[in-house]
Amino acid sequence: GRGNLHFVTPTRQAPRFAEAGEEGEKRRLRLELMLIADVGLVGYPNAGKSSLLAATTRAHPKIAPYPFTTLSPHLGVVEVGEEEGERFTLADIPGIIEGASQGKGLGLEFLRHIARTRVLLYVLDASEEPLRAFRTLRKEIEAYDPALLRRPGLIALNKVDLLTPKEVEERVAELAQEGLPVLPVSALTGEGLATLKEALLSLVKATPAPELPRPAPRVLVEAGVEVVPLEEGVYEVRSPALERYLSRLKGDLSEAAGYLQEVFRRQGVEAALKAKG
Ligand SMILES: Nc1nc2c(ncn2[C@@H]2O[C@H](COP(=O)(O)OP(=O)(O)OP(=O)(O)O)[C@@H](O)[C@H]2O)c(=O)[nH]1
Ligand SMILES: [Mg+2]
Repeated sequence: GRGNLHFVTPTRQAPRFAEAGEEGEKRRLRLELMLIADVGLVGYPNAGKSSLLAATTRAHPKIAPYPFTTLSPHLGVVEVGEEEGERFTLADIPGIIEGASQGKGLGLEFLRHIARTRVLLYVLDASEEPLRAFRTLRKEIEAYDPALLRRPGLIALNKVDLLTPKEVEERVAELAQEGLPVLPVSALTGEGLATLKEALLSLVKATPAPELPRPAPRVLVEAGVEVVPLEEGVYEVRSPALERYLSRLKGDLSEAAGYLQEVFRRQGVEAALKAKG
């Protein structure tokens, strides 16, 4: 509330009234963590998502030759270009398996972390039926939120160091039919990573941040001023907003009369009284 100094006028040098603070509000909030990144990595467990994060950023995620190594999301910053480079953020999340939308594996709950990412990077293990993996991933993601399928994306065909160049070519060709650009990479040898970073950067730059439903602000209904005739020449003025304000005024209110007259006028009390005759 405003102290008495606020109510000083030339004729009222030491006001003996002031405002008290407003009633506080109490509420219970349930907060949900949602990482905000430019690119989200999605793929089967063990496809090499964390390896890609480690190979392209300074993050040090846990990497291991078994599924479900990553249990919670991680973020890293990818820098593209040597000096004065541009950058984007990359979010690594746990792997998705067939049936994840029915709760198999770690489920799909962590997909909410990529709800805000501009671009999805599908990471496929080139040595493990990548086309089948890709279709399963899309099916599971669709079950979580079909809008995620329309998010711009790229396919990183990872672990190409395990294949012959001819095999790589064949797999890239069959995956390209799915409608997304396919980039052969190896998180292990670093092959294709520079191209991948460039491609992701231009996709991030070309894509506006996805719209998310925002919680609607509570509509403030300012109750007006109601004038109720009580008897001849006597009226009761009802106004929740004004009553709330008056309850905050402390001190010698007889001295506040002039000030209050102005408040009443501005709140429309005078006009409402006049309207009632
Ligand atoms: N040969 C080869 N192995 C790789 C490559 N990338 C990752 N790996 C190996 O694949 C295994 C899994 O890698 P991670 O990065 O932990 O895989 P992930 O997708 O994060 O797995 P989850 O966290 O379980 O979902 C590790 O043993 C890596 O060393 C690659 O390009 N080539
Ligand atoms: Mg991982």
